[in-house]
Amino acid sequence: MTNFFDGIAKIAYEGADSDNDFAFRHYNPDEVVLGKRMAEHLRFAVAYWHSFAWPGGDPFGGQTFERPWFGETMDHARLKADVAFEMFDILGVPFFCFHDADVRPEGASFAESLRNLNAITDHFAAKMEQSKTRLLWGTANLFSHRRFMSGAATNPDPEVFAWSAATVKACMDATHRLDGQNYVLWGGREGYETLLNTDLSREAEQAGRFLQMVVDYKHKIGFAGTILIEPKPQEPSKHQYDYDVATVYGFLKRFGLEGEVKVNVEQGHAILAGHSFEHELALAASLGLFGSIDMNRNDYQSGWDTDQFPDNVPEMARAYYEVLRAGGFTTGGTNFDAKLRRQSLDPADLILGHVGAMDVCARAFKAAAALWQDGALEAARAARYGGWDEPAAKAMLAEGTLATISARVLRDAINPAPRSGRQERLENLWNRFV
Ligand code: XLS
Ligand code: NI
Ligand code: NI
Repeated sequence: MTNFFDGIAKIAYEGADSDNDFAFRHYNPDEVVLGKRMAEHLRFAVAYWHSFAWPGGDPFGGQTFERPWFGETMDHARLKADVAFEMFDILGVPFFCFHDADVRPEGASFAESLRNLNAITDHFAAKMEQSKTRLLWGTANLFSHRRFMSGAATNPDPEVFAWSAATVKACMDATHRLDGQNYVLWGGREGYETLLNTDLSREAEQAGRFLQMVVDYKHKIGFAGTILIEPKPQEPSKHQYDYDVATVYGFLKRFGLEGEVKVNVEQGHAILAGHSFEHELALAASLGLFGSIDMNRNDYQSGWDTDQFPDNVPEMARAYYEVLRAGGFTTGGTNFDAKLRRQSLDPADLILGHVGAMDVCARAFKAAAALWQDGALEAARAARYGGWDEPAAKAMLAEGTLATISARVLRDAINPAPRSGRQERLENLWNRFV
């Protein structure tokens, strides 16, 4: 036991009337909703990087946090892991996620970094024997170190491509060893700063080939998890290739990988791309790509990825409604890819950020589940398309041509009568549940 969270007990569900800061008001992991425990619906995960590796910097100032595990030795890395697992236990979170660079010190060579990663993977494996927390996903940090400044798989230098491939292999091995449910690829530097020095066709070919290698390796080692791409339109690159769900779908189709890879949709990234979160989730589900979510919001005034804990129940309810429509999570979950504000220095802040986020999500989920169970929204949606159940409409879609349809319009004197979309009625329905 470390003493980092001294005085903070395991968080329990106390109900909506509790005035204890260190309690859940809405998240009761064992409460059964739609036939399943809440814990199994929501599948919460802590993001190792923001909670344990991020020093509290912003573009105008550096480190504000002082943590006993900040430092580049294996002892620091082990202490960090010990504190992390203590937090997982205090929160009762079923999952965590990590990048290689979050958990191990960077070595002087690739071989040394790999040894460090493998040693920490052993340490995690030992901790997981005592802990209930599992690995939601692992990933490689192919964006922080200066070697990745011009991209990883899409780098003009083949040696960076090679380094990146070797790094992803190491991270997939670690994820597999820890029985991770997914493996994520987020390409913060897979994009460009200026078209003046960029060959788009070449970079896409490199990215496609790289992803094929990832998929091949997954099958070679028998990794049963899902490969996920996390879309983001920009930041840190001026333009990122995995712009949004639709763009990722086009990329996967182009390289024939649409049956192999799904998406990890992040709320803040959806907003940066000019979409709503629910749009990205609904589209992912409709394209058969829905995988997992990163549940962190942006400040709507700042225009960048501020990675804040969610605090908006109605917004989250729209998201979880789409998750339910998609059939719920299978290997995916709700990862809090969120960090504290840089003034939130105390160990308690780390706990309370997550407690609040879990409560917001739980409350939103319960509202969405009640509406889903009620069925009125789905009935209204189905009724709106009811005309397509008519035999003539079905036949038109299946075998109609412009000529046969035109003949039918003339013969039957078809003259469609406009009908209300009933948006306000549905908004009122929605608000009865949220
Ligand atoms: C950055 C991304 C990143 C991924 C994992 O904006 O959200 O944190 O989730 O590499
Ligand atoms: Ni993310
Ligand atoms: Ni992000």
